[in-house]
Amino acid sequence: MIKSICIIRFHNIIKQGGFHEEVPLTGKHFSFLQALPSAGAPLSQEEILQKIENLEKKVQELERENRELKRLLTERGGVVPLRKKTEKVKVGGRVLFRFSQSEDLKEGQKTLFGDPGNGFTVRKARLNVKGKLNDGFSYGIQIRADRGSKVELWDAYVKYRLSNFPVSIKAGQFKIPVSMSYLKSGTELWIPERPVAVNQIAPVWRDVGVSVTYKLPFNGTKLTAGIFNGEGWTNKDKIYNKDKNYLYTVALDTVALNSENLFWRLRVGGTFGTDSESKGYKKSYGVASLKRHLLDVETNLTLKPYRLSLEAGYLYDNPSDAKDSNGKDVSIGNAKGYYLQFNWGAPVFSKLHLVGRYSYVDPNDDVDDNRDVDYTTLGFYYLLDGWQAALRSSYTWANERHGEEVDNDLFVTEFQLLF
Ligand SMILES: [Ca+2]
Ligand SMILES: [Ca+2]
Repeated sequence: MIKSICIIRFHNIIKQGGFHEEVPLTGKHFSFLQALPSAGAPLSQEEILQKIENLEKKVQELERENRELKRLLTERGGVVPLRKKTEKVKVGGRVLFRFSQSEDLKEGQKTLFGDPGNGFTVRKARLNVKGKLNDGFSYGIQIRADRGSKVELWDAYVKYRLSNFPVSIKAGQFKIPVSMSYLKSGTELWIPERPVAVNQIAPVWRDVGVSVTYKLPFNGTKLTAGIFNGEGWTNKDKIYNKDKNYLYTVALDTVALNSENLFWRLRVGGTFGTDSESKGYKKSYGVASLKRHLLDVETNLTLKPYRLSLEAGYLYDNPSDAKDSNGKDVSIGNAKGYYLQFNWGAPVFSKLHLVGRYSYVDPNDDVDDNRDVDYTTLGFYYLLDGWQAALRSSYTWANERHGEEVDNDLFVTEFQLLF
């Protein structure tokens, strides 16, 4: 700075003298200039003056910045704000409007996809707030009133990402981190609902607990372990861990391949410990709680040049200690199921995707009944404005493999709007 000021004064002296380039510089001037960083090879007077001119401009720029900084500090009372500002508060949500037509739906019966009747339904009505704070914290809150039911808390979590280690911790109420299909956002589903094998066997709901994710030093490989109440989401009397038992989860998720033409992702998950909110077992066999030994393997393979994505999953659970709501033992076999599905981007209509799926499930292999099912679905989705405004439509042939055949084939069309 001192040096810069000297240069300006020196330059001004030359200018004030009115001699500019015509007047030769004295030895004193040269000794000063030689001390400048650029002094090296002999310079002509013209070059020296050019350099001085440039330096002068730079100093003026610095002075201007200095004044601006001073002004800003004065405006804020001369105090640097103590509390760091939120980087992002994003309010969002969605509306999913659905039309269902089931083959034969008796009074009080639900469709294959759980809708309470034929006709129009507001399948999803949700609001969320998400944000990223400084120092690695982020959060999310979501409330829902799906299918016209009462408003309830659906997500409420805080996430913390360590700064010097590839680990993040999530605590609160959120999706149980096991199934690839369940973890995919509902806004990006190819077909109106997830595969029946996933819906019946995987833990597909929210629970309250903590999970830790470690990012391995290979592309896109993550290891997640979690501990949850195992009682589902905060709802009615389920606000705390009533039975004092826990549900444990572990999952490895990797992008094994991601080249110009191929993408291959694999997720292997396990669920152990006590589950008191096992949808399939509860609904079908009156099981209030059981111990899970679930293996869930799901994968996605995408052939980029053909705009073709294939997904497959296999789920196997060997539960034990099944009890009903009175604490009595319930005899139950293993649950197993799988699914295969495709998504093909139409070549001319870039917004149109044709989709299809086959899913098989046997929720209790001790019993052959009409809960042993396979569903075959064909349909399409059309992205009016990406996933923000999208249309999905599908027809499902529902086959009961044993027992009485039910007339429950289903046609669904839905429109989703994200905001
Ligand atoms: Ca069975
Ligand atoms: Ca049927």
